Amino acid sequence: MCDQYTEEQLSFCTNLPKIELHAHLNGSLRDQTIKELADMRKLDPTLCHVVEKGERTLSEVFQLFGVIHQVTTDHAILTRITQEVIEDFAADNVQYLELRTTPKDRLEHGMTKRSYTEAVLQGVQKAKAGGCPTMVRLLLSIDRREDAAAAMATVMLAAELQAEGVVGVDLSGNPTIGSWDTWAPALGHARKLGLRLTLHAAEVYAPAETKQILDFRPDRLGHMCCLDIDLEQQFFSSCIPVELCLSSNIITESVASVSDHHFLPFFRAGHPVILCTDDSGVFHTSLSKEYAIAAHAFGLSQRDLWQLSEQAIEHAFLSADDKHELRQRWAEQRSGSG
Ligand code: 6MZ
Repeated sequence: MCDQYTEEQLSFCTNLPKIELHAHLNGSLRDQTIKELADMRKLDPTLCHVVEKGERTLSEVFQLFGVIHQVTTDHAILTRITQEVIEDFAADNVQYLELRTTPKDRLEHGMTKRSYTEAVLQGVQKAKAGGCPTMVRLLLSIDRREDAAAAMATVMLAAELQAEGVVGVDLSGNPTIGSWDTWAPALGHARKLGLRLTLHAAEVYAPAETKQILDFRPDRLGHMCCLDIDLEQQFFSSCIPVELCLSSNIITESVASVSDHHFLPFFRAGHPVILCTDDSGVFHTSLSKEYAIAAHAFGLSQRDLWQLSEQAIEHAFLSADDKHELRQRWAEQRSGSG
């Protein structure tokens, strides 16, 4: 639907080193893996139609997550999918990946939020041990369906696992569910514990909540599709970097078409923007494709694309030393690219 770009644009964007800051683990699975796991688990075939479907509305996307979550309940499977997802991003020349996932308590499967997260961290280690060059850090997500206690448990877990590569906390999930007051105390506590925060906001029109989120001043925002004039003004003056996911917003109909996407007004206003995939598996995309779609739709030059990918380093939840290393990688690759 929005795969409009030339082969030359895609090839340039594939060769470009990139930073991915908004990728949900269970949304980034290969179709083939979902099908294989669904077969293995003998998933009700009537649920499989959601997996087969190409274009999906926002509510169908959340149905699909329900199906995916039914097949990723095992620790070994979580380790496997994490490794696969990292390898897929590496193959797309993503050099830094900030992967996010929602720790889940599933006592019937012998799984706690901690054991879930440890299985994911093991996948990160396995990818590294297998020679994968992508630098990876983890964000733990709070699902909007969760209550205040579950949100706080995720924050405490994230704080305990900082030395293992957890750098922050995300708020995500079905944007039509839940209320800000439920998660605000946990998110405030996360900040006090030194965790970085990125929050989904305005994926649907919810002006009161969007204002609460902007007033909270997270380190980064995700989406920001549906803003009125006052919110847009507050957002621009906040200078909070925003993760933008073109295919996701268009497929889920948060935005009508690429040409209507808010990337362009944000970019023109000089607001810090980061192109991301959201759910590369669910939306059948890659970060290179997202860059190519932007190049084509908004007339971005190769210089703009280099700048976009390099500036994303500044917004990563990384130490000054790690950012320095990435900047050096970019400088070497840019000089090598002629
Ligand atoms: C909001 C989203 C999302 O955490 O199980 N998620 N939340 N908006 C979106 N836009 C399409 N895409 C994914 O990955 C899947 C979970 O990520 C969140 C949802 O909570 C979904 O259940 P994990 O790895």
